[in-house]
Amino acid sequence: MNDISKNNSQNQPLTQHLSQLTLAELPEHIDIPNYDRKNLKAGIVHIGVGGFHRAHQAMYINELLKTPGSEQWAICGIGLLENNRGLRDTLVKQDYLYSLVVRHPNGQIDNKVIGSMIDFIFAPENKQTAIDKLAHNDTKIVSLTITEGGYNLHPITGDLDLTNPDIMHDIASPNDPKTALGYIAAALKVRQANNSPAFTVQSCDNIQHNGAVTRRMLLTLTEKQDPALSQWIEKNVAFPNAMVDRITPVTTKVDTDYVSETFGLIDEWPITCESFSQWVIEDNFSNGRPNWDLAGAQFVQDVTPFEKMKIRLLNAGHSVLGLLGSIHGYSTIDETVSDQDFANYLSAFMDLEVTPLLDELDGIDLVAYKETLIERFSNPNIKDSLARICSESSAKLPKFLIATITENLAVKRDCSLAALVIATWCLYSDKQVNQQQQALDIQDAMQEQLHEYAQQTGSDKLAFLKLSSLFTDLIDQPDFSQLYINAINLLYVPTSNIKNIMKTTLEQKLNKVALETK
Ligand code: CS2
Repeated sequence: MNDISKNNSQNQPLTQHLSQLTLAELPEHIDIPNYDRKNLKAGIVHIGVGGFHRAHQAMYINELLKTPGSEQWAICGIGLLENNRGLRDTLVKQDYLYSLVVRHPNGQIDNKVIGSMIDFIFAPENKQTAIDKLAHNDTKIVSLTITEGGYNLHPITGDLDLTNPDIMHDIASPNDPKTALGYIAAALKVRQANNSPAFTVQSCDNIQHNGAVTRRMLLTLTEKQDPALSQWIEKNVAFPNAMVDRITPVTTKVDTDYVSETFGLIDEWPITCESFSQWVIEDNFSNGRPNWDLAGAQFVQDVTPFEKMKIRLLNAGHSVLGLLGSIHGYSTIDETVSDQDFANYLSAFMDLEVTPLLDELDGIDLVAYKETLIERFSNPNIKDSLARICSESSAKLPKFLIATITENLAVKRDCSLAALVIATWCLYSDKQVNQQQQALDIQDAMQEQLHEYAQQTGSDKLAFLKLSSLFTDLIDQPDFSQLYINAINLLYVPTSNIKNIMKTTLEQKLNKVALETK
């Protein structure tokens, strides 16, 4: 598929959208849904139709639908966010079809149209329609990509954050939900009342034990709303844990232009992703499931070691490069990791501060896994922005990085490489510019609070760590706070240079390790 005959080489303005009707006009090298979409039924209702879902789960179903027998497993999307209105309009215009451009590290490109989504409900405008769809007996699985923050997990209690205004609203008004959990509870209430089988709730977010966490959050919510419903859920609903993986950058104009040129049709929201994809799922479903393994997913008894490996290496690795690279002035992951100083720092972080915490995994060679990560991050055809990686760090870092720090401290293992990353996050939140004095593009629900704490660092070096909803008791752990102060001292010199600081920190770390192993 390297040899792409451009369909729109004359650069004529395009007038036609990608749709069921125009599929036939696509150049032959494009992989289109060759199954009868009219016969499909939405056995899966998916909440949170972002780029990742469309590059991952929807792609697996698309592959599965190419062989007969899975027609009942198409997808109906649900958008809960006000900014999903535009997505709904686009998908309706395109008969829920969209293009997926898969970019390999060697430059090979696979161009696809994904046809597994057959409906989309914009919930803020159609609450009851969304609840009815979830409650419909054809819905066997409700899957979720609602981001790490969407679960409202309180980092200190480990339970549902009952002070969150939307959760408070959903407890007080169960028939008028705002959150994904609230919608699921309202739909399961209908199932319970009708004595119908429960659907499975399947999380596809980067949270360790994502199924168990979803279960705990939903049980706490329903316990407050209606204890009998909570007990029914406890007995009847399965929440499989899963590890999901595929790097999917934010769609840019470059991607849209590429699709216009190559497909010769307008697609208002194409998705570009890397060629690597992995999905490891616990085989625990309450109401049937597609044979995802036929499309490349893997069913296992216990996903714990897979998810820990992925979240603590890949996701944390992204955050390490994201924060350090942003402060330096880089803008994408591939650019950052191509700089040997950053690649060395990342490798040392993975080898010395994460690997000792990971369990042995049958059939997985950790050394090779880490090498593949560096290769994936280096893919020059995936322009994954550091702004995306650093977005919502307040929801990500507790799960990706702070958990690693806490576990290392518990066994008295040095975590100076991670400490520099947290200190860099402080500088990033405080100054909001990189070391070239250019403004950073920061997107974080807690941005104001992060800034408020970070900006006191000048007078109180530990001020940022006082944000206990993120850092729990790290401030009281001298083994950490001392490393953090050292890092702040280096970073807060007016002419400081992150690369030199990384080199110094790494050198000191390697010396410490050498002494320990003597
Ligand atoms: C990234 C993830 O959000 C992030 O910070 O690490 O989106 C990552 O790209 C995916 O989890 C890859 O599977």
